Amino acid sequence: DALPALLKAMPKAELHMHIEGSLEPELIFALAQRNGVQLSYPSVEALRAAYAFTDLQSFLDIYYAGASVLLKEADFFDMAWAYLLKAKEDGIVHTELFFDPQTHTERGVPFEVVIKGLTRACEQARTELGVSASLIMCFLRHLSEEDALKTLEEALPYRDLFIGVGLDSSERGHPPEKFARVFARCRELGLHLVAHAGEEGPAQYIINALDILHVERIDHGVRCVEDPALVKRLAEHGTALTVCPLSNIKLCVFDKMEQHNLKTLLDQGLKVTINSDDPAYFGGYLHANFLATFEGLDLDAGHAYTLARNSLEASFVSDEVKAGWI
Ligand code: ES4
Ligand code: ZN
Repeated sequence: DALPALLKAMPKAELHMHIEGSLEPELIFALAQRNGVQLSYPSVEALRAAYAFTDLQSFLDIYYAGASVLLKEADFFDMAWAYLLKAKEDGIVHTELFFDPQTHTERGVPFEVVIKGLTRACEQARTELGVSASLIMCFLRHLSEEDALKTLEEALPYRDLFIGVGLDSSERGHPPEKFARVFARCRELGLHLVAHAGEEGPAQYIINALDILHVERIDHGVRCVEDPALVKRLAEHGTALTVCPLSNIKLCVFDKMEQHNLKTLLDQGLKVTINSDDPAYFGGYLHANFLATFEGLDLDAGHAYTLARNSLEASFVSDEVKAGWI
């Protein structure tokens, strides 16, 4: 069967990947050792064994604990470089990486350390791997809008080092409208806008992300199917959904891959993309997500082409660069 080879070889973009979610247990332990950070797990195996999640929050608690080993610019570089090598292997030609500065500045790590380490890895990916990589700064929605505004201020000296902003972390109880002012400010700055919505939260959060935050893509968005008028709107506007199949299974958004609604979304004409979200925690990088999805939902080469094209079209590269890919 030639499908797995096609899935890997076809040029594609990854649009929903949290760089802190690419920290493998082995690298967490290596960085803990290097930085003298004490972990509350005795071994790599014990840490990996804790990756049994029941919902988004149970994952986030471990994800933030893992990120505590990141202190120096080299740590951020090493983390991002390890991901970019995997991206190259999986046939990714362009990737837009989410990063969570508040997870680090809260621990006393300067914003500059975070963004410089990540940027150096992105630049090296372009020159040494031929992979284009950009950064999207995410605000943590469980924190206040004031906190997000402060983070934006800290980021402004580095405005040219990231292409947009997103909204992540605990969705329920933290609706998009909580961040209306900071997103309005980002919009004035000409930043691209995305937000996680409709992963665990209701379809109304997707509507509010579009109407109040004016986002250009929806991260996850799988709960849009609960509102047929919203599905119609997303299809008509060609709004991309950055769907993360293995993530959705691991966080119990769907019980098993056979029950995932990705094929339904595609059949309804939505601009669906496949992404890895937090690959070190959810059982695989982009190619593993493609394999599991195609197997579970019985997708074919036509779907592969659509998904790859969608990912390139929905990316934030210039139309000229896109024209070279599509
Ligand atoms: C995340 Cl899966 C997911 N959802 C929301 N926020 C996140 N941050 C990292 N992974
Ligand atoms: Zn995510």
